[in-house]
Amino acid sequence: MDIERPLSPNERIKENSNFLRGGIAEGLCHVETGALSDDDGQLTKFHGFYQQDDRDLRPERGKQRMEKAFSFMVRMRIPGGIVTPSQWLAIETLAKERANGTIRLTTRETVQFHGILKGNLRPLMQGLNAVTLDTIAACGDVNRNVIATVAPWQRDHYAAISALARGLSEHLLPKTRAWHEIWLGEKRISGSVEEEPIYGPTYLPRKFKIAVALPPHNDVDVFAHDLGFIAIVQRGRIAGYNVTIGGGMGMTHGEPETYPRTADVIGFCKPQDAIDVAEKVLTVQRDYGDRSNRKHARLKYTVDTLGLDRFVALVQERLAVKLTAAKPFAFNSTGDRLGWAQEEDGTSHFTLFVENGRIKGRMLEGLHQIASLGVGRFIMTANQNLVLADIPQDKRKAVQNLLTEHGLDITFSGLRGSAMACVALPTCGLALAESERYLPDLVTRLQDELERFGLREDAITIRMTGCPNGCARPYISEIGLVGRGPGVYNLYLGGAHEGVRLNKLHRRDVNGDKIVAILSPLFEAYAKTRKSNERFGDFVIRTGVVAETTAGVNFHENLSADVGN
Ligand code: SRM
Ligand code: SF4
Repeated sequence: MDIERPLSPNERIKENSNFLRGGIAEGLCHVETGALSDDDGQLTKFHGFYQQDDRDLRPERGKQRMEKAFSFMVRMRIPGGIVTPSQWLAIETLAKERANGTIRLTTRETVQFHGILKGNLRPLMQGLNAVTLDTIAACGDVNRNVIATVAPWQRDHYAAISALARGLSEHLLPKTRAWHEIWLGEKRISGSVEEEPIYGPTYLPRKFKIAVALPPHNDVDVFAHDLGFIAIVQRGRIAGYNVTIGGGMGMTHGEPETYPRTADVIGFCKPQDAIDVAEKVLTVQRDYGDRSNRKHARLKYTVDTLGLDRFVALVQERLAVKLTAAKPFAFNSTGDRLGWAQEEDGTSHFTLFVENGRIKGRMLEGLHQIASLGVGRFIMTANQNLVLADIPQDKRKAVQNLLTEHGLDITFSGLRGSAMACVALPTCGLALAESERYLPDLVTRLQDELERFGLREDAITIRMTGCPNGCARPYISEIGLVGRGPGVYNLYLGGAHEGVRLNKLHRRDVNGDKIVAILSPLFEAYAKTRKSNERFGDFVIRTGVVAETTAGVNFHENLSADVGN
C-alpha cells in the first residue's frame, strides 16, 4: 500500500482510544445532550452500537431549533444466531423496557435494538450480560458476528459448523476489557498492560466478515463475505472447508472505484486448521489493507490491489499448514426452508417467516409464549427469519397452536418469502430512500403480476436497500433495488438464485410504478419461454436483458447505453 498517503482520521481515533475506551464513560454522564462526541461515536461501534436520530422527526425539530431526536441502535454478537428460549425472553424484555419495543433480526443472524436513549445503554448491556450475551465487536473495524448456515435438521454437520462459527468469533474477539469496564463496571487491575495480540492497537482498516456455509444451502451468501468457509462433506462427515476470500457488497453511487465483489475460492483446509486460516487472512488484511481511504479499505480491495495470487501467498507464508486444492461443491439456493421440518425421531423445526426481520405486536407475543414453553433453540437466519429449532415431539402441537393463535403460520408467495430489505428510514443515517417500510407494498404489487402469469410459487430473490451500502446484499439477488433518493431506486437484474453471481444494473432511478412496469413483461416472458427449471436470474441473462457479471471489478463496466428511464 502507498505509505505516503495520510492515515484516515479513524486510525488516530483508534490509536488514541486506550484500547477502545475513549471518552465513552464520561460522555454517558453528560445528561444535557442525548448524544456522544463524534470521536466516541466511532469507538462505540466496537462496543456494538451506533448513535442515530429519528429522521422522521428531523424537519419538525429543526424548525423548532431543537436537538435532533438522538437515540442508539445496539447490535448483539450471536455467533451462528443461536439463543436459548430464556435468552430470547431476556432480549424481548430489554426490547420492551430499554428500546422501542421491537426486535429487529438482521441479515447477519443477530438482533438489533432501536430507539435506545443514552441512559438506557448501561442497563441494556447489563441485561444482556446477565444472560451471557454481549455486543462486543458487533460493529467496528474488527471481525463481526460470524454467521453459519442454519440447518438444525442436519444434526452433526450443523453442530460442527455452528461450533466453528462460535470458535471463530471467540478467537477473533478483541482482548481489551473496555466493554466490561464501561458497561459492567469491571475494575481495571492497576498496572495491567493491555495488548491486542491479533489486531494490534489500531485494529483493522475496516470491518471484516466471516460466513460458514453448509452446501447445498447458501443461506449465508458466502460469496458476499471477506472470508468464507464452505463445508465439504465426505463419507458422512465434514472433511474440511473450502476457503473463500474477497467478497463484499458496499459501493458508492457514481464512484466506480467502489464495487461489490463476489469472493474467490482459494483452497481447502482441514476442520482443525480453519481458525488459524481465519487469523492469517485477517492479519494479512490488517497489514496490507488501505488505512488511508475507508472507502477502499475492505479486504476485497486489498485482494484486487495486491492481486489474488499475492494475497494468497501472503496467507500461505503465515500458515503452518498449506491450503490444498479446493474440493467440488454445489449450492442450490440462498433462501430459507420455511415452515415445519421433521426428523425421524419426531424432533421438529419451524422456520418462521419474519417480514424484513422486524418482530413486534402479535409476533412478539406469540414468540414470548413459545419461548415460555422452555424447549428448543431460537436460531436467527441470514435471511432475517427465525427457526424454532429442536422442538420435541410432545411439544410440537403446543407450538403449532401458539403459531396459529398468533397468526404466525401463514402462507405467502414465493416472492415475499424470498424478499429482504435493510432497515433504512427512519433510523439509518445513511438511507437515501425507504426500504423496510416500502418493500412489503412493492412485493404485493409484483406478486399480483406474478400471479397473473402463474408464477405465485416462484421463489425469485428480491432485495432492497435504502442506499448502495448493500446491507440486504442486493447485488447478489435475482432482482436488486438500491435507493438513489426519495422514492427512486436503481434496478439490478441477473443475480444467481444460488448466490454465486452478481447482478447487473438494468435501469437507473425508477420509482415503484416504473419497477412494476419494467418487471411485469419480463415475468410474462419468463412464464412463457423459460427453460425447464430455469431461474429468473439465469433467464434474464440468457435472453439478453442484462449481461452476465462475473467478478466485482467489472461491475460498472459494459453498462448498456440505454440504461436510464
Ligand atoms: Fe450494514 C452500515 C444496517 C448488514 C454493508 N448497516 C450500516 C448502518 C450501521 C448505518 C451506519 O453506518 O450508520 C446500518 C444501521 C441501520 C439501522 O438503523 O439499523 C446498517 N447492516 C445493517 C443491517 C441491520 C441490515 C438489516 O436490515 O439487517 C445488517 C446488520 C448486520 C449485522 O447484524 O451485523 C447489515 N451491512 C450488512 C451487510 C450484509 C452482510 O454483512 O452480510 C452489508 C454488505 C456486506 C458487506 O459488508 O460488504 C453491509 N453496512 C454496510 C456498509 C458498507 C460497507 C462497505 O464496505 O462499503 C455500511 C456503511 C459503512 O460501513 O460505512 C453499513
Ligand atoms: Fe442504511 Fe444503506 Fe444499510 Fe440500508 S443499505 S441499512 S440504508 S446503510
